[in-house]
Amino acid sequence: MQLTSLRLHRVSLPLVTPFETSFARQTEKHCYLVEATFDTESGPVTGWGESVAMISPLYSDEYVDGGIAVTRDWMAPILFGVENLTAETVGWHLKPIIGHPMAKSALEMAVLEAQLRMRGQSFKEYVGGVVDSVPSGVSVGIQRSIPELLEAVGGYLDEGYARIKLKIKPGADLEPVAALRKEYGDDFLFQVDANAAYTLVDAAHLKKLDDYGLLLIEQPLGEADIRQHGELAKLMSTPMCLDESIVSAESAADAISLGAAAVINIKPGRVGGYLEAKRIHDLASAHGVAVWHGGMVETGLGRAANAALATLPGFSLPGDISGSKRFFHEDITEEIVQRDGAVEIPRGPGFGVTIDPDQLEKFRTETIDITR
Ligand code: OSB
Ligand code: MG
Repeated sequence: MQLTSLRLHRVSLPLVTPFETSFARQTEKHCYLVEATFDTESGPVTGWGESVAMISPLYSDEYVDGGIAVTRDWMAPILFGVENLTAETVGWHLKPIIGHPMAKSALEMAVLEAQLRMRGQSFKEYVGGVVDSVPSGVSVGIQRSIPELLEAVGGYLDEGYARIKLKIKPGADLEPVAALRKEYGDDFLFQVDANAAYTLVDAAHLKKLDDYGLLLIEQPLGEADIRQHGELAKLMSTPMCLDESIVSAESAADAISLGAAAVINIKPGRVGGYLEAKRIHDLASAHGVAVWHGGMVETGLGRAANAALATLPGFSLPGDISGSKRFFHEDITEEIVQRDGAVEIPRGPGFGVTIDPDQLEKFRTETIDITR
């Protein structure tokens, strides 16, 4: 395959309700999609990718404008120069560019989609997935009051979600966790995510979360604090899970060696693509470390790809793979449906979903054409 053109579509989709984490309050999903067109032996083929970079560099150092710039100015010229581009070599070709895993992942996704569509193969089949549906968990933002929190979580439990993840931050942690256990009992699957909002000084406070039977605590400390997570893990009985700190298979290996990760949240965008994500899955499985599939409020495209990757056997905990309706009234692809606590994997070649041109037009705010 020879890459002939790249078109980046910047889109902005309103969220059903604001999504608040320890670092931001999000009212819309703002991202860009990659439409990559190739010359192949069987004619022109197109593949789609999605960048999970957020509008501001508050989750990681990446952000939408930076991703578009580095793609246009640095990554596209490299890929245009490759005669036989394959999904398996995108990461290698882009390795000289330091960082920017989310921008790399979006490009690799588009190449992979085109390659799979050309072969008529689904991503699930390609990656070696073993099930047709995956358990669906929901990530619940920080709420303005305890009654609002109880109502929001009650709604998700009624909808059948298999697991609740609650965002926490200093000042909004023990009280909401206790309130949810009191209202909905000890049996529902429940975990928390701090998005790096604490330091090791908070260890004694965080240890109080051990009383609530949580599945895990996700990323309490900073991105660079792998060793410190290992220290905290020794002080708490709640299993330690890393998100932000795992930026590659190498960092996953470090985290496992340092006892910093009993569990790993796998997000392909954060680690440079679905193929690196698969390597982390394999590494974790070999070490007996549980993994689950994270989410970045993806549109139907990324949501479908995530669900397909999560069919690998090491994904032993429910992921942040909710139905499209959890975030969006309207999406740019077919709806991903959550039913009885699970999401079905779209069938069909590539990621199994199609970008609806009218919906894309409706939510697009900018188009960036990049040519050879
Ligand atoms: O930390 O997992 C996170 C969303 C944006 C950035 C970071 C995170 C999240 C979520 C949402 O928790 C997960 C989802 O897409 O359902
Ligand atoms: Mg997280």
